[in-house]
Amino acid sequence: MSNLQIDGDRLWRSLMDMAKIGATAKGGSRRLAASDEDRMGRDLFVAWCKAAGLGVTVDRIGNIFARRPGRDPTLPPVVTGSHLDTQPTGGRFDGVYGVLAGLEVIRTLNDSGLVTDAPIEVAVWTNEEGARFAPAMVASGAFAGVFDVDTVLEAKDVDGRTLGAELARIGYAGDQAVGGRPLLATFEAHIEQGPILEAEKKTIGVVTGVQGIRWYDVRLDGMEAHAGPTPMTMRKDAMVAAARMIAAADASAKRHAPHGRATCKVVEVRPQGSRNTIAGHVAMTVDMRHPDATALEALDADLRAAGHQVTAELGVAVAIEAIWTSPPVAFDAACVAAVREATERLGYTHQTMVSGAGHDSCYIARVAPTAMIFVPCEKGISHNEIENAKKEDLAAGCNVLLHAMLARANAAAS
Ligand code: HGY
Ligand code: MN
Ligand code: MN
Repeated sequence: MSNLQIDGDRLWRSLMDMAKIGATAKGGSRRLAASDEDRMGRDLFVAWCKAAGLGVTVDRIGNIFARRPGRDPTLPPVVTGSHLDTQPTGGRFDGVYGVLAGLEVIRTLNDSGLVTDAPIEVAVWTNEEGARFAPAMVASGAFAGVFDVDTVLEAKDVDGRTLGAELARIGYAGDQAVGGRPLLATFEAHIEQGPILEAEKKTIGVVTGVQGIRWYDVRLDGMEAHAGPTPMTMRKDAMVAAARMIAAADASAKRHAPHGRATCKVVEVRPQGSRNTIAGHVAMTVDMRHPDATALEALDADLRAAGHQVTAELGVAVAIEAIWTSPPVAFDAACVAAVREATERLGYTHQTMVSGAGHDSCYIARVAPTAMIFVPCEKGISHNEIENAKKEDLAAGCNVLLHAMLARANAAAS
């Protein structure tokens, strides 16, 4: 068992086959949650699982679980997996690598005839990205009991379609209850989506936790007026107010370097068009992150202080709504140790790190011992169609996943 190795070419082929679904002109992937492309990706994954002899179930929020029986059916499963949904201009590896690395673990076990004590499951978590339906990681959050399932199924996209109706439309509104069952341990393999491993020339990231994340909807209300006769001192320009808020959020994250993050995006300006009418209203999103909860509070305070200052100076009303908070996460020490031991035994270079990106494991860690495995991606670029990773790094991460899972699935035997 200790010499077992996955088939890196087969893993790469599966990744490239999945990348054909929702392929974009620039070589990326677009499979928005519960879209037709997401359905096609799910269908392909389910077909591969059934061909591998797995039992497949789907819960009410579309989470897919593909199960390989173990010697002892009374043991909870060791679970791996990630997400198949992508950003609107996403890459071929974000999320899908973790799902197909899990399938490759199964295929390798099938080839070897090895039966684990505990069952093994590969999961696909619905709507990890939060790009079409906010917030992110919502289905793994529901599995962990953080979100109410019926409330989440009512989440709407920009066209007013609900997650629940879209899951039903694509045939993934399952009948299984969401969560409420024990998992022995979980592991998620993922590209790092940042530059550290490549810069440090390390193959594996032993991930000990995830930084905290806060999402906000900010509304700025000023006064539409004529761009010509209205003196600068008499304006309530919502666009200038938004620019001040964006600069303040950026400065706050830089004051909390090196880990502070602030990203203002999805800006809607009204009235639309018309360059010679001053903006009366702006709506924008803000994403703030930090590994330390106190620092995240400070970023929050800076954003709110900037809102008060903009109102005082420009007369533009600012409403800041915190719509999502994912606190900093520390992964299970025994699972992290299993990843480190597998990595060392396999002889891969590695380093310990905290994830800058959110992942389904953030929530699953609340209900099961959990850890993550990172592999490098080219120049650390992700959430971009040019996202790329090396076949040999993806295979290395999958080998670590295999042996970390075996260590936990056969722990009863050792
Ligand atoms: O937002 C995140 O970090 C993740 O990609 N959903
Ligand atoms: Mn991801
Ligand atoms: Mn992502």
